[in-house]
Amino acid sequence: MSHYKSNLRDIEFNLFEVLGRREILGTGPFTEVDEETARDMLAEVNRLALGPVAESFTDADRNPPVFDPATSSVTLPESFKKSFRALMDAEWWRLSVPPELGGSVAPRSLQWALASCVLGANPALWMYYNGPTFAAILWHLGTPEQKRFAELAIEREWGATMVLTEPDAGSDVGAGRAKAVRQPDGTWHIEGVKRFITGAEHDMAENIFHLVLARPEGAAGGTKGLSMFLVPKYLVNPDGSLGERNGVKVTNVEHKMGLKVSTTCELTFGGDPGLPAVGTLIGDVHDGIRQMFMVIEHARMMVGSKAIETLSTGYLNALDYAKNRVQGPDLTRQLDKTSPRVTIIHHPDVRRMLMLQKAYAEGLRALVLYTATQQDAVQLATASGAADEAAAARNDLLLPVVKGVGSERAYEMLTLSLQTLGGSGFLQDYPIEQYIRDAKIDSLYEGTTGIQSLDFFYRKLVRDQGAAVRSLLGEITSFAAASDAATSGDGRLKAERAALADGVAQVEAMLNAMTGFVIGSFERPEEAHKVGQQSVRLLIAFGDLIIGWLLARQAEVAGRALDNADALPETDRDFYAGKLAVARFFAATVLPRLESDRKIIEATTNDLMDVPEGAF
Ligand code: ST9
Ligand code: FAD
Repeated sequence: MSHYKSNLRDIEFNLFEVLGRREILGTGPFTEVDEETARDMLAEVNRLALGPVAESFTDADRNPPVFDPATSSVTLPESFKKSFRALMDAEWWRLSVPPELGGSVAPRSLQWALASCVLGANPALWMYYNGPTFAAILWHLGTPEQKRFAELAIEREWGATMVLTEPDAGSDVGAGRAKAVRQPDGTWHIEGVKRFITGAEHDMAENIFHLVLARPEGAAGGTKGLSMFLVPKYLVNPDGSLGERNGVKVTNVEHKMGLKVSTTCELTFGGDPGLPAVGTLIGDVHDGIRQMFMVIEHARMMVGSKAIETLSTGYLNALDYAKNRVQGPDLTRQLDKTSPRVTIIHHPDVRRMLMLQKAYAEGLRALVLYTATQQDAVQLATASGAADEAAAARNDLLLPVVKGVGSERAYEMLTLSLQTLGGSGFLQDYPIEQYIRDAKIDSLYEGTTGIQSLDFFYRKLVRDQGAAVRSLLGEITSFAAASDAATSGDGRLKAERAALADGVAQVEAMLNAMTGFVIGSFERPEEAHKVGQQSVRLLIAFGDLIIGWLLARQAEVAGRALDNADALPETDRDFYAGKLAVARFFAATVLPRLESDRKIIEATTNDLMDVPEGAF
């Protein structure tokens, strides 16, 4: 049986009942994908995920890749290669490449919904699955020769990597020292050592191309002095055949806590005398960090989705266990030693854990798909030759929430999934311990949570003077102010709307306090330390508000459906009742905490910064 428990019903509910995707499917640039086709695609990817994709999840963890330093090669477990082949052969990757490269167009919301199934079933597979997406970006940015390379990469299913990190340049990418030296023939020789590079070596593709940030000799310091280079493992001859081995080699593969089958490599450029690492400048322009962020934006969305879908399967495994494990009497009959034993889902504390997991699993899924609808809007506008700047700004605002809040909450909630199983959760007989190990990386790579919070506050809020956040908070306020009577029921969501209105007020006050620190920092630079102390708190609090809103929107739709409950099958009645219950639970038990966050932020001092290091 598959470890992976998917939730197709919830995905479809989001897409078709809440987010109105029916309106855009089958029309405009998406004529080839109508609702029926979209549902068929989801069913098919779900089947693939539950079957061949999930099949190697455990085996590949227990039998991680083997690195041979003598040949700089890596052998992956056979089970994993089989899953990878099944995934590649299904050719869903065509959705992430343009028609000119043999791809087909579908809304991003559908693409991320499909991706989530794979990410939940076997997240490491996705780390080897980026060749076509990266090739599409290369094709978009590249010179005619690089466009040809990208076409070959897609045709021949080459692997790809993104290469930023160095031993002394992690969060601080601009500290990178890898050097690029221009050659008389117009190519570049890259020199230096990169570390922690995902998928830089494996035996599942005949070639691997690296998108590398390096600093041309004489270029400025910091991120703006970096350029992006295409550096393939094997050079490619003009006729498209593979040429000589390039001078870029994996010199170590890390041993990790989780996600073990995803190789994390030290990558040395030009380490062998006489064998340079030859690269070409992408697009023949020095614009590396901006170009790399086109990759990073996909990757941050992917990482958040990976964490969130792992939480979802963790929750559903825990739920299954809780419905079957019998232990202890009902609390109301605890003094009666003869009272019947009950399944643990009857215990209030187990219910608390389950409902909190459900809230974050479904609330965060809603966040991913809602964010993806902003990407749909950008796609639609682009197809009509226009720009949807508001949707692009909202997408930008939400990306650090998807990545930062998604990864932090998923990890935290997965510990509750494990807790639900008691001691059994700690065993390798169940998948949850692996989920936790595999998901921990999500708050670290693609920018740690600290970095996401600074991105969120300084880049996504301060920089546009709060325009994107104000418009989103305005929508939440309108939702909170609407009466249920106008939509369905009679005040069914009254308390939840009130909790949201209060939540908006709390977040606005947090933003005011934080903005005050920024303004203060113009005169007293140390005020910026107050921002840094509270930026993660703000990000997480903002995430909770958005989750509360999205869950309440879902509850509104569910409430309307339940107005005709008699006409519904029992599974639907339960599904919709669950939506009302989870929105209520979240509004009653999580949203009130925003008030304490607000008080803590408003009361920030710099005492923490005055503590001498020795006192820690
Ligand atoms: C890594 C890989 O960790 C992990 C796994 C990889 C697996 C493979 C990937 C999978 C791909 C998935 C594809 C899925 C496809 C499916 C499709 C389905 C639909 N937004 O603030 P400044 C730019 S890799 C946009 O001054 P500093 C911008 O150009 C390693 N652009 O920065 C800006 O210029 P300007 C990941 C942004 O102080 C310029 O940078 N490592 C953004 O110089 C400078 O900005 C990290 O992520 C943004 N949010 O440097 C590093 N931010 O301002 C984390 C910046 O003029 N560290 N730019 O526009 C950071 O992000 C730092 O904040 C820093 C700071 C390096 C940017
Ligand atoms: P550091 O930057 O040293 O951070 C340490 C701590 O300090 C963190 O808590 C961080 O939040 C905090 N911190 C650092 N700077 C600041 C600041 N300015 N303000 C507040 N807090 C700060 N990189 C690639 O280029 N390509 C890959 O494919 C890739 N894959 C990876 C796979 C794995 C398994 C791992 C572990 C890493 C991978 N990375 C990759 C690197 C990854 O992106 C970095 O590890 C990450 O960006 C953090 O850098 P660091 O590890 O050097 O931590």
